[in-house]
Amino acid sequence: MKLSIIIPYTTGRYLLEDCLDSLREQQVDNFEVILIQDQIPAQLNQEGNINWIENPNAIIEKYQVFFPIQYIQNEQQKGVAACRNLGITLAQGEYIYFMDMDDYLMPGTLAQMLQQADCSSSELIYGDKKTTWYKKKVFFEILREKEEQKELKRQAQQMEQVSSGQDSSQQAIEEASVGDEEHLSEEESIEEYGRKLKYDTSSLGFERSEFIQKMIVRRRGMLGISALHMMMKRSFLEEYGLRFLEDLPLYSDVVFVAQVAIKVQTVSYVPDAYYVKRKRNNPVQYPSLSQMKSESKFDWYITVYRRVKEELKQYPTLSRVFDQKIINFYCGTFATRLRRSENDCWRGERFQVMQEIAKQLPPEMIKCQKSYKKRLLHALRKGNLGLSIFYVNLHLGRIKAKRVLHNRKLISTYLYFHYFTKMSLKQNYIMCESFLGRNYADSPKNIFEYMSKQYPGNYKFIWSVDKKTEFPYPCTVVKRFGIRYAYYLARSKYFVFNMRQPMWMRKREGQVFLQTWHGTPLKKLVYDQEEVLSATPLYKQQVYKQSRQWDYLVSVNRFSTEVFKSAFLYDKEILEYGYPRNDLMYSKNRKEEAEQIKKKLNLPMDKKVILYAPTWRDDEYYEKGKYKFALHMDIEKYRQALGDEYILLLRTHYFIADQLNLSEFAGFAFNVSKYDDITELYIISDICITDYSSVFFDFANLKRPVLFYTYDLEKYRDILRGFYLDIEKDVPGPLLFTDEEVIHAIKNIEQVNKQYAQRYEAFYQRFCSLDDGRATERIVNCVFGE
Ligand code: C2G
Repeated sequence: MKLSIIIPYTTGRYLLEDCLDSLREQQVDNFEVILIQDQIPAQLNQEGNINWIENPNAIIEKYQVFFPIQYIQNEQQKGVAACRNLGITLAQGEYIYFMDMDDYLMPGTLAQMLQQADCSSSELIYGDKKTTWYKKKVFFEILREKEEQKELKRQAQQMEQVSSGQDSSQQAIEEASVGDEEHLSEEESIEEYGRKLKYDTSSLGFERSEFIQKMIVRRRGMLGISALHMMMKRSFLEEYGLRFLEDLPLYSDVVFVAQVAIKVQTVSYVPDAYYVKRKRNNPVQYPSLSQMKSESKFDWYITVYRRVKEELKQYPTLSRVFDQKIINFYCGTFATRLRRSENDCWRGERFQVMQEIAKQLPPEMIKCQKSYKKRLLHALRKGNLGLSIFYVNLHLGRIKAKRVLHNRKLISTYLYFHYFTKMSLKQNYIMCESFLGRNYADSPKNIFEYMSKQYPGNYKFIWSVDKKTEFPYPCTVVKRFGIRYAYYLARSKYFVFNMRQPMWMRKREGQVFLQTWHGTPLKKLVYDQEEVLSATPLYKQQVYKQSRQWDYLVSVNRFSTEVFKSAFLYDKEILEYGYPRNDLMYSKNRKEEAEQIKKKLNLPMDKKVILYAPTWRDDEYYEKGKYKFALHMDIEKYRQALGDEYILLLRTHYFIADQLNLSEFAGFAFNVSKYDDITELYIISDICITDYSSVFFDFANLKRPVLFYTYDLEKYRDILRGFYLDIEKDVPGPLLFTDEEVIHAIKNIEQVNKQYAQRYEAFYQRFCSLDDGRATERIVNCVFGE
């Protein structure tokens, strides 16, 4: 047996599958997998958020066909280190390789490393690492797209060079010399590092020093040091009795890697062998070890530092690297806790522990730190807690002041925490917000208008809207995240929001949060989403925190109610009463109102209306909340084919930052993206085209035709989001993939109606039957007792 791959495993079957699958794809044989399932840490078991008992047998059976898997289950929780140590004793392979069960390998990785093992017979072979938030399929797709773009760019550059007459052999020389320089500069940087900290690095051979540089020096703190992605000879580990420290739940790799670094004689680096480290986007249900919260982390850090220093007594150069890490830890993490912790341990005992460590640090090492760290270390060595806190306050104060100057939002949060939340609650204040302050629309609008009309003067309404808006009833308007926003967020008793509240809001005793949400979900939401490809990978954790503050959640049908429970891990009251925002569609005056809206928008009265309202793409953004939009419609074709009978309204999602320029289609295509309320657009539209947006659930209340322009269905469904419904069978209209198909369906809309009549009716019964024009009234009665 050439290789034993040791994988400790606790929970998260879906992660393990990717890991084993990547081993299958390596197309090498002669390796075994030793899978050791540990018990779940007690504190996580108590959280009770998920069913922790997992049986990976089905996955093991699936992959056992491709390579042998030894599966061991620990009866008690022993920790990663113990699992790995057990793996070493059970291993049969000439080489040993560790993996975490949530990670995977790039294709070809093992083959290259094994080839290197055959050629060099080195004691240790290691490669490079990539980090991602995503599962294999998604990550590989992202890489493929990037490569494609790079290739296109390269080709474009080449064309440019050819046209400007640059010689390709000249270019090859330039490329080669760039490569050399990179290599040299890496070597230099080790020396440089040594010079900077006044260490002698000359004793290290190049290969070992490169290994140390990559696997220890450049890794972040202690946590970044890891035994992953090193193929080590089993005889080498046995010769020196190298094992992981079993008494440390975290950081157990540090001493191991340091020991390897000082004992190893022959090292080979394989630059194209990539280990993919998958960060976990769901620390609430599936936290990684490092994401777990524990007060003891500090003690473990100190323990591992002391142990590693002990191991490295004879190796001052390497030992200093860890001194630098402890300095960074003290100044970056520990010291900031000193000032806000009410826990005496931090101020007293642990400060003393740090003082003892600081006293052992060589003075020349302190001298070469930057001034803030230097001052802080001097105060620590003197044991002066007050002075230490003073320096930290000064330092953080400066940073904060700089930030506040660049970001006015911080003034609001400062006032929110220090002043506004200390004032009393205003019992009749109701704060409303739709689509993060971008629109005056959706269910909060209906609730506001209904209550203002029915109970004039009983409540004071505060609307958070970022653009100039005309309101039909009196209200106070605030800018989202402004000072007045923070003031009302602290003092209002009620909140009627259709999306998430700010992360920094701390709900006060007595405040009541009504979350109306903004659509029946077709696309998977939060905890039902395996991947989060949008701009905030820790979205799941954020939504968990935010949704704990909601007292009521509105649902428009039984289907949404069930989804919300799993998607938000929501266990409070769900008001399955229909959507206030849909009341307008049941209004007796709908026809007259539609005419008014058409006039307001200056639309021709004699043409039928097509509304095209697509959603956003999670992976196409400029920054958080600002998404890109590429129009996949050749509008000229639509104008030519349909222009006599129809006009086209284009409406992008509220997340979209790109502005559509439709000026060349004046009279036919109208950009209504800025129009506040989409429900008003529904009632003037004869046909709705969408893709995966929830708009069709609402539009179906009108029983008018819906077409689905799903040109990127596979990517959206299989990579970006995943759906709750079978889009091919459940939606009330045809899936169309080209402009021609869409145009054809519109021209033959009567036929489409007939074809989909039965499906439409079933859909209506399932998703729209609660809406009857009185949802607002039901919700107001329930929440406000009116
Ligand atoms: N919307 C809009 N214009 C669009 C798309 C959407 O005005 N072009 C509005 C509609 O009210 C829609 C809501 O925004 O119902 C939500 O939009 P979705 O496209 O469904 O996407 P998202 O904001 O991600 O919400 O449960 C629903 C999900 O949360 C999806």
